[in-house]
This record gives sequence, C-alpha cells and structure tokens, in this order.
Amino acid sequence: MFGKKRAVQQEILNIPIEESQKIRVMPNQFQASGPKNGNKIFVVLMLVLVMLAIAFMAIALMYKSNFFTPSANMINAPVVANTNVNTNSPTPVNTDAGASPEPSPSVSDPVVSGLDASDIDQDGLTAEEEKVLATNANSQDTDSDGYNDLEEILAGNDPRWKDKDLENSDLVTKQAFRDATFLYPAAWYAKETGQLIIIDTKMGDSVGIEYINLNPDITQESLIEWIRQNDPMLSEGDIQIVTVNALRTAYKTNDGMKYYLFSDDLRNVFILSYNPIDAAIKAFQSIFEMMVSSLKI
Ligand SMILES: [Ca+2]
Ligand SMILES: [Ca+2]
Repeated sequence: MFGKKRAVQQEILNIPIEESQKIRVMPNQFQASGPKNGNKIFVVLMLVLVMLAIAFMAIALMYKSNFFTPSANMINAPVVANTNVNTNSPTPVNTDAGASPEPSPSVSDPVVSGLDASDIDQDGLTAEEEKVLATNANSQDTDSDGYNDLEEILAGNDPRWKDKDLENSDLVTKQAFRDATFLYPAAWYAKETGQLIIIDTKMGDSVGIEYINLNPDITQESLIEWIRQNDPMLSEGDIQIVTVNALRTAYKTNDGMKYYLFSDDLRNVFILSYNPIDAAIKAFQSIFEMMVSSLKI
C-alpha cells in the first residue's frame, strides 16, 4: 500500500509545475471542505429557521389562549352582577295609596303611610280591610245575617254572603306551610324561604309566619320562658295567654302584633307577626287576626 502511495507522489513530482498546480488546485476544490461546510451551515440555518418558526407559532398560540381565558372571566362577572340587580329591583309598591273611594273619612284618622286605617262603620275592619274583603265600609253587617263583618271573618265565614265559608270563597288563598295550613287574602302574595313565610300585602305591611322545632324536654310550664328566650325584648308582663279559634291555647303579645301557636304535642311552634310599615297605622290588624284564627296545625 505504501509503495503505491509513493508511486503516485512520484508521478505528481514528474508533472510540470504549471500542470501540477492545476492538478493541485482541483483536488483542493473537490476535497472541498469548502462547499461541504457551506451545505452544513445551510442545513443548520434552515433548522434554526424552522425551530424559530415553530417557537413563534407556539408563542402565538399561547398568546391566543391567554387572550380568551381572561375574557371568559370578564363575561362571567357582569352576568352575576346583572342577576343581583334584577332580583333586588322588583319590589315597588302601591299606586293606589292616596286614592280612597270611601266616603268622607273622619277627621281624626291619620293617613301617614298612605294606608287608611279609619273605621267608619265601627265594625273593627279598617277602610283598607273592607276593600280587601269587598265588604260594605258603611255597614257593620254586610250580609245582614246578624253577625258583624269582623265576627264573620274570625269565625271563618264569608262576610258578604249568609252561610258561606271564607275558605271556599274567592276572597282568600289557602296556604300549606310545614304541618299547617292557613288563609290569607287572595289579593296578597306569599314568599316562602325555609322556616319562614312572608305574606306581603303589596302595600308595605306584611305578615311573617315562622316555624320552629322545639326541644323535646319543653313543657307547658316552660312555654313563656321559651318565648322570652326567643324574644329577649319581651318581659313576662308583655305576654298573655289566649284561646285561638275557641280551641287552641296560645300566647300573644299585649299589643296583638305577635302570636305563638304551639302544637298540641309541644314539638313545634308557629310564630305569626304583623309588621306594619308605619307602626302608628295598623291598617290590617283584623285580617292578621283572621289569619291567626285560620291556622290549623
Ligand atoms: Ca269598618
Ligand atoms: Ca254578617
């Protein structure tokens, strides 16, 4: 092998200088680490460019996805805000406040809340109650059966007609609540939330009925104590025992604004309270008592 290599070198040496230079130049070009290196650089450059392009596309995609996720959050937020606004707003009340079609209300009756608490015929029903019950505000006994209008509604009778039940009339709605039922004027509406139901007169005043489960060791003797624990503002002298609807023993506050109706087994209690928007004008006190009388446990 070495012999052959030497022979080749000899041959090269024997070639004239010009020729040998030509020949020497050619192999250098062909050995061409030059062009081969150029190809490598070109390939490397292309690879770099491709990688840059991929990196650029990846970054662009990331930006795109980041752009959409916050905007989704942005959309969620105002939706919540809108529902809050909507649920809070619909509570406007009463347009017929000042309008009193009743003939000449007496001078001494104040009309501060817009509700007319006057009682021209002195039957115990105010002008507002006579309107709700569609009774004659100028007659104590609308159906002339010998019983006045207040007696009729407390006894569960329709005051407009002889021998008709209030429960089956179009004047009232019968409402089921927990283990009980009660009546309220059909013109009003009920909102139940858990242990509490609110009867809204749509004129500012409302009646609340709360249901409470009692501790099993409560006794008849400890009821007043329980009431005072439930409402610490009350002293013992503020509470009196009453008979509701001629059969149920109950308690009420002296001002008649709150009733406590216990179940016979003392396992639960219904607390009914009348909440006038103006404490000085109890325009629906008698209808409130009608509701108390109608509650059946
Ligand atoms: Ca009246
Ligand atoms: Ca009557």
